[in-house]
Amino acid sequence: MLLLVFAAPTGRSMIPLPLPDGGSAEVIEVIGHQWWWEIRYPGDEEGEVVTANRLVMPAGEPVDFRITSADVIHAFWIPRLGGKRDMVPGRHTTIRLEADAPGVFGAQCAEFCGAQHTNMLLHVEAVEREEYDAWLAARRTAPAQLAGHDDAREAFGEHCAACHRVDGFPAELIHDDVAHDILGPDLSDIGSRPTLGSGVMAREEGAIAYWLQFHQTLKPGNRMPPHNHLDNETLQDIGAWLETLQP
Ligand code: HEC
Ligand SMILES: [Cu+2]
Repeated sequence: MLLLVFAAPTGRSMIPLPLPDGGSAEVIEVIGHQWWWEIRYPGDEEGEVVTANRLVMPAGEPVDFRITSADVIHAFWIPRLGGKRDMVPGRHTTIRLEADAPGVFGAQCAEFCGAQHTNMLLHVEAVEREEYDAWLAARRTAPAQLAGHDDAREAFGEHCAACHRVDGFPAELIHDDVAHDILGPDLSDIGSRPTLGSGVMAREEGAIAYWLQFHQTLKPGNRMPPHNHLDNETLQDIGAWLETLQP
C-alpha cells in the first residue's frame, strides 16, 4: 500500500516543505519533455545528478517531487503512489509522495501531449535508503569508462553532444555549432537504464545502435533527428560505447 501524503503548489521556491518532525524530505525534480522525462537530483555541495526516463527514489520516506514542463502540458502520475499533477511550462509544483516499500512501478504521462504521448513512459524504482545513497554517490563520481572507444567519442562529440550530456565528456570534443533548441536525455548512465525512448524498447545489448538506426520508425515524430547520414558502423561504435556508461 502506498499513499499520497501531501501535495501543495509552491512558487519557484526551492525551500523544502517541513516534515511533521521538522526535518525535510528528499527532493527530486521531474521535468516533462515531448516525449521523455528529465530527472534531476539537486545537490548543493555534492553536485547535481541528472538522468532520464528512470526515476530512482528512496522507499519508506516522503519524497518531494518538484515538477514542471519544458514545453507543453504533461502530467506526472505514478498510479501506485497516488496523486496526479499537471506539469505546466513555467510553473513549478511540488507533490509529496511516499512508497512504503521497495518496488518497481510503471508510470506514464497522464495528459495528452502530442503524437508520442502514449510512448512517454517512466520506470520508477523505489529502493532502500542505503541503495539510494550508494546509487547517487556512484553517479557523482566522474565516469572512468570514458577511456577507450576514441572513434565513438569523436563521432558523439560531432553528432550528438550538442543535444545529449554525458558526465565528464571532454569539452574540446563537443561541436555545438549545429543550431537547435532541442534538448535530449542525459546519457551519463544510459548503459544501466532499463529502456530506450522512454519505454519504447528494452535497453538490452545492441539495442542502442538499433534505436539510433530505427528510432523514427519505433517512435515516429520523436524529437531526435534521424541519423541516415551516419554509416552503420559509426552507429554501432557509438552504441557500444554508450552501453559502457553506467554508475
Ligand atoms: C537535435 C537533438 C538531438 C541530437 C543531435 C541527437 N539526439 Fe538523441 N535524442 C534526442 C531527443 C529529443 C531524444 C528523446 C526522444 C524520445 O524518446 O522521444 C533522444 C533520445 C536518445 C536516446 C534514448 C535515450 C533514452 O533515455 O531513452 C539515445 C540513446 C540517443 N538519443 C542517442 C543519441 C546519439 C548517439 C546521437 C548522435 C548520433 C543523438 N542521440 C543525437 C535529441 C537528439
Ligand atoms: Cu503526455
